Amino acid sequence: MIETLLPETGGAVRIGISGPPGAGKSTFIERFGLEGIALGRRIAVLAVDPASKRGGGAILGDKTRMAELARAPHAFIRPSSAGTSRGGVARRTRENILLCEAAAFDAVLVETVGVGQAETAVAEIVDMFILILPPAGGDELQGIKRGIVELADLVLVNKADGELAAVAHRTAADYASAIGLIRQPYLEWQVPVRAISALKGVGIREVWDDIARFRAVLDATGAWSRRRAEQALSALRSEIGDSLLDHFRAAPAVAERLAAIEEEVVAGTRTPAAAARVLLGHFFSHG
Ligand SMILES: Nc1nc2c(ncn2[C@@H]2O[C@H](COP(=O)(O)OP(=O)(O)OP(=O)(O)O)[C@@H](O)[C@H]2O)c(=O)[nH]1
Ligand SMILES: [Mg+2]
Repeated sequence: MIETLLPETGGAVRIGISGPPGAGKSTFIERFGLEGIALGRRIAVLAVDPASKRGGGAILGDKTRMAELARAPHAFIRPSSAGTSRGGVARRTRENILLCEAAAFDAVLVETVGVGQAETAVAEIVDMFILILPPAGGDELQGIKRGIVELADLVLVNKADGELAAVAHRTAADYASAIGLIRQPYLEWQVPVRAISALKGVGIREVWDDIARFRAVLDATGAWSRRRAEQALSALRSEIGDSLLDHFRAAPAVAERLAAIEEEVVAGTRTPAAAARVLLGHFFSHG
């Protein structure tokens, strides 16, 4: 089905939204989505749950947190369950993005809970990766993995309202100076750091402006389509790798020996390299 729809895909801006649990990702997406709809856009939201055992409960939870957006006729919200593997997140979500594009959504937002490898996988399938952080003191800042900050095309420090306003603005200033010291994804794009309030709707419109600016700047140098081309190539490579591994594990000649050989490797009686050679030998001679 996706092959058939392929000519209809590619039209949306694909936005990854990540950040630690409770940072306000869902609250932000609701505001941001409604603002986008007010600007005349159609919004799709894919909530990626890497642990994915939550199943239907997760989306029920998210739909209540995005109650207004969930009811909007121009919005579509659904979970993109990921299975257990890192490949699973990227593979299914990539296909779901294409389906949303074929359904003529202008923006596809991919929310992922900010722990572990899911962000890296999501950053590899979107045009723009937005990191949402809670207000935090200097020590807590260290807790955010530097690798994830390096992936960000835009950093939002949320909850800049009420008692948290001052610390949110300070956190944003800290990040703005810290981000100058790390590798930036693009020479042509200085990663903005903004304090926002998803709850009060402050600074949300500016994010739409940032996205438009980001796209214009990257389009001008060809970096926008280059990013998509590189992503397509690396998706092809991981599809090949994943499919080969699936075939390998499913082959009877491998399946019947795998557990025993893994035990030997764990026990240290066989090296991983030798074990892999043995299994591959069986795969190629019987598979
Ligand atoms: N004060 C304040 N609270 C906020 C803001 N945005 C979100 N919150 C609160 O923070 C809590 C978590 O918000 P969510 O939007 O569910 O956060 P999340 O990042 O989606 O959380 P997970 O999906 O569980 O990782 C809720 O109680 C929100 O009401 C904000 O701008 N200001
Ligand atoms: Mg959420």
